[in-house]
Amino acid sequence: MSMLKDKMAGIIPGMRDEIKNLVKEHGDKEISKVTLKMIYGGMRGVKGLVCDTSEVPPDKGLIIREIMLKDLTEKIPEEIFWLLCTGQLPTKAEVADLQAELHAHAGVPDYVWKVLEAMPKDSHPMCMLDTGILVMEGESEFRKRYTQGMRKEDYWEPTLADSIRILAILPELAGGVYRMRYGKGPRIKSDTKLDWSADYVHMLGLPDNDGTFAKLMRLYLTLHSDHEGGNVSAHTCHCVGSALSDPYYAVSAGLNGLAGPLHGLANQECLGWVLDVMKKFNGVPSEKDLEKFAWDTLNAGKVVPGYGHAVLRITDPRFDAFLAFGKKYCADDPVFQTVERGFNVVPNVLRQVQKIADPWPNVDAGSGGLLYHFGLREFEYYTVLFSVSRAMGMLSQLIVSRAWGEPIERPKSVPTKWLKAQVTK
Ligand code: HAX
Repeated sequence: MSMLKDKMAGIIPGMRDEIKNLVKEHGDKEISKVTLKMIYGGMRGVKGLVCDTSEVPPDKGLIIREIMLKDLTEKIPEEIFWLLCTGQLPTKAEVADLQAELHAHAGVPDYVWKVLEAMPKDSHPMCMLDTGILVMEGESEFRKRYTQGMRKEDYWEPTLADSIRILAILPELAGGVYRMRYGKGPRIKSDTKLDWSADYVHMLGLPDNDGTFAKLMRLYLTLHSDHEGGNVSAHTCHCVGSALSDPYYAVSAGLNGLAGPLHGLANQECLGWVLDVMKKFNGVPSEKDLEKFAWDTLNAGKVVPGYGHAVLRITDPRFDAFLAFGKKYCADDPVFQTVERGFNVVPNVLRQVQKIADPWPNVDAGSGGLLYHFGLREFEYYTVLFSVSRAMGMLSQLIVSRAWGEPIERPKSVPTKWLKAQVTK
């Protein structure tokens, strides 16, 4: 048995009892109010989901298992995945065991590459990644065991097994998508001496003489790992998983949501916005130029990508971490300087638009400029990097949900007519 499985097997009975007793004792207590505005406003603020892997208080930003993000920025993704699943940071031996398990389950099957090769050459890399995961569904341990008649208490075990397999193939799949989609030459074989993030960087095949790009990617993969349960990708994955569709179906579905421009795709749009402003003003714009460009964007009825958030009401601590990285490693880069200048200007512009609840930069405002600096210039690929990381959050949430026996998700919907009658009676 792997150390992670062993650890979870020790934790799960206590977790189940805690939830069972909580519901038994307080099951009828009210914890959230729902207004008409909330219903028509994308359910913003409705507390209707459980997520134990992470939380996002509006005034603090991401907290993973009670640890503030700023205290996790030096960790490697394997440590984060362990933390998400168990609530504890792993020991060195536990990290090594997880890494050995990931390497043991690596290897993208040939048929996946054949399917991707058969797709139109200009397919979006997110569509290629999602397809790659989905076509591997036939491997699902969960589906196999479910078909054989597995007990509900055991659901989490094959969910964990599928999660390890998905995480194990993701760097190779995502690296292969990059090389195939952008004509970068043959796929690069995994190097089993490297950790998960470094191996991904190795399989992308970009030059990285001093290892700074690898450092950026480690940070990137750590920062994007999870963001509580209500965002589109996590919620979609969770909802699909609650029907006991296996993790291949659920993660692929979640990633399809991440591919939306208001969600994960914002990172590709963001860099486009920064480069557009630089093009218009022939280099790093002045603060005045930037301010005008932001107003022009708004007046054209468009959003300023990389700013605003459905939950946060402060500068996203993930943006802070990228900004600190840029200041340390590429302070003289004009794209980075434009991003930095945007931070000084854009919030003041957005603050003047009454309807905008959060004028501050989110995670996507800072990452693109850094990736661009290190030679990863295919914007459309940026959401794939996000996906490789976010798979950790989605999968850990699935494992935890199956562990405590969460039922199928089924909120009640009502027609407008019914709501009208309800509020006017
Ligand atoms: N630029 C212009 N208008 C904005 C805005 C921005 N950056 N942020 C919000 N608004 C607008 C909304 O479009 C909305 O307008 P309408 O009522 O006319 O539709 C209004 O302000 C109220 O929105 P809100 O309550 O402040 O924000 P929402 O919770 O509805 O939306 C979004 C949150 C992140 C989708 C939004 O801020 C946005 O579109 N930002 C730009 C895109 C972006 O950066 N997305 C990435 C978010 C991080 C993420 O999930 N990454 O995966």
